[in-house]
Amino acid sequence: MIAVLLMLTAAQAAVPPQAGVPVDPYRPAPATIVAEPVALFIAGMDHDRDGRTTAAELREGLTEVTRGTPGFATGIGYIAYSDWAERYLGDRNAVPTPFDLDRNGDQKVTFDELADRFDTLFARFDANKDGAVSRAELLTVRTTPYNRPDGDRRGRRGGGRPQER
Ligand SMILES: [Ca+2]
Ligand SMILES: [Ca+2]
Repeated sequence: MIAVLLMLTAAQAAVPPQAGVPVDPYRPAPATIVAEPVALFIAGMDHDRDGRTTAAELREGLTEVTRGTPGFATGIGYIAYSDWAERYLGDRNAVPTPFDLDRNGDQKVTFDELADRFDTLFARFDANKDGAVSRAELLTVRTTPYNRPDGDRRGRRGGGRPQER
């Protein structure tokens, strides 16, 4: 009996959803507007809460969130940086990775290397070049949802997404 039920369940699961017919009306629509971890970080540095992060706010915020990590000024190892990234970017493998940051290849990430990288990212997010990054500039608009096989094609609101991460 159980085997028959399992077979029925499997058979039902194998039926492809028909085009235009929702499988589950309570299932949320796949996200087409998303924010990358580094974008969330930059948004969180909006100190005066006006919805825009300036370069000065970003630098001030970076200084604050690295203060608690001993040795950041002179350089921390990749593992220590990954600990920092997990806390402030949400994932140990989020960009910028230590490999992105360690420009001189000494296996350490310094505050200056981190700040330089964020300056570059900031300039790329600031699509209209007004010296501040708005929430709209931080969003990534996907032309197709995540769960489609061709869901990797991406576009950015405001034109031109940061390419080098
Ligand atoms: Ca602000
Ligand atoms: Ca801007």
